[in-house]
Amino acid sequence: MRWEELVSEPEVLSNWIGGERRAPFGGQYLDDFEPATGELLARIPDSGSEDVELAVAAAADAFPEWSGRSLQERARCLERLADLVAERAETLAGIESADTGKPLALARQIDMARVEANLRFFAGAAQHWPTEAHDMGQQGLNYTRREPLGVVALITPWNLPLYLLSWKLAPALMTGNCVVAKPSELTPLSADALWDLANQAGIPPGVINLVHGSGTRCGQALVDHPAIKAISFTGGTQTGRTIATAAAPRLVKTSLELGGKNPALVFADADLDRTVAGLVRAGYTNQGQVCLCCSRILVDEDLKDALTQRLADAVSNLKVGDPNLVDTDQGALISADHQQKVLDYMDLAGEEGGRILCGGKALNPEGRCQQGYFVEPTLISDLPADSRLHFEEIFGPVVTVQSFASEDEGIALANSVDYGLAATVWTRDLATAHRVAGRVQAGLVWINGWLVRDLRTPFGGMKDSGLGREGGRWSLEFFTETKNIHLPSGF
Ligand code: TXE
Repeated sequence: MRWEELVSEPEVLSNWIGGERRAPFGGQYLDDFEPATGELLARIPDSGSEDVELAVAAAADAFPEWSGRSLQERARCLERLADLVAERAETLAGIESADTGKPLALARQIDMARVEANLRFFAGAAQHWPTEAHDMGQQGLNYTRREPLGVVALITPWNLPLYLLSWKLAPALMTGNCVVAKPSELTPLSADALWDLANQAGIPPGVINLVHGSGTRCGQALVDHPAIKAISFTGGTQTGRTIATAAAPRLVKTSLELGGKNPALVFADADLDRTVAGLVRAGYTNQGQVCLCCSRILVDEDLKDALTQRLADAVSNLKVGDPNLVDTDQGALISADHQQKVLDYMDLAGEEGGRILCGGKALNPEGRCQQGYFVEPTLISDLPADSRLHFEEIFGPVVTVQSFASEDEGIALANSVDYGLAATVWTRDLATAHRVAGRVQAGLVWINGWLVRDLRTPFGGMKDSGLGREGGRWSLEFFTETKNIHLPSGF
């Protein structure tokens, strides 16, 4: 089945407000392009404050009934939605691949598998989340309740559209909140499809609302709305700052999952086969457009030549092209603007005397994808120490290599950037692994691996990579207000 069968009017999307499709008040629309072909895929509402107002009001109306339901009733809704996602996984993967440019196989194996897992995980996790009690003996007992916040805003990016939206949606709903979501204007389609399925799953009208539009107009109106009690945001660091600034005067809770410039620290005793395979995944998955991607390889100087040679060979073998082909490893970047941004960094590397070990150019595959936004997977070494490529988030298939003479120097390089999201450590020595993992400034560290995810664990970054953590009880805590109640030992 093609994705057009899932949405009634694929060319012109609507908002979803109060369980119904609603055209935007202003009647204005934005274009949504298919990155692999450069062709127009859909038109989406250019929503403004009136649309946001309606969506927030619908969510507020639905809140008393939804928050009054039992955990089991809410979980049943999420499980039904997960079943529908599983049934329609192929259609949803097709939508996501077309809208993002990522390989269809990746959308299937990573994105849609995770959407289903997110829904089922939080349906269960919230039911297994214990409440606390503190016994004061003669002075009585304290017990702690977790209460829903009310109407919350979910603002998500384009790199993992439904994966990240469902990661926020599921805990927000399980804790009894009602939602207004704004997906990226670059990748609106899968959210529209999910809302259709949510209706079929019996999530009551108004519990989840979807507004499409630009960040500066629609996103900002949502962030500024006085009835919004929390904002869960994943996106760029600069946008995170803007949102935090808007939320601060009203003391609105924010969870900010922002960018990264993640190091891979490779020591001389690393298992080379395992490391090369891991670095290819960590550097280039989803065309390098994952906040966790390790775009800086920091390698012991004794291993540098052997590693870079092997890595350049492996990266050159990645197949770039039509996302629909089964053997495609790398699809298109998200937009023409983003492609240009990545190419500008490559030009800068050339001007600075960097050695391009492989890649370095745009690419125009034969056939239907000739006008798509493709870039060759690129590996660069020998850049000056202060090159911007070592410090700025490129968010594309571009990885740099630097060497270190000692563990201290490696750690200093790893910690020299403003970001602190993730790091990987490659060594056969357990003591080195623990020591380095403890010293590196990152919210997540993988040893001899990358992106091994357990949904119960805390996810998030330090420094410019964000504020707060998501996952397991961290998500459930974010979407709730804590209330302590004291009971005396006798009345
Ligand atoms: O993200 P934005 P962009 C990084 C990456 C990328 C850069 C910019 O480096 O090149 O950010 O990407 C909404 N009020 N990441 O510009 O703008 C916007 O509509 C409220 C890392 O695409 O941050 C979208 O829904 N909302 C990241 C969402 O914010 C606003 C993934 C994210 O868009 C808004 C993506 C505003 N004022 C990019 N302005 C990661 N952490 O994985 C924008 N938005």
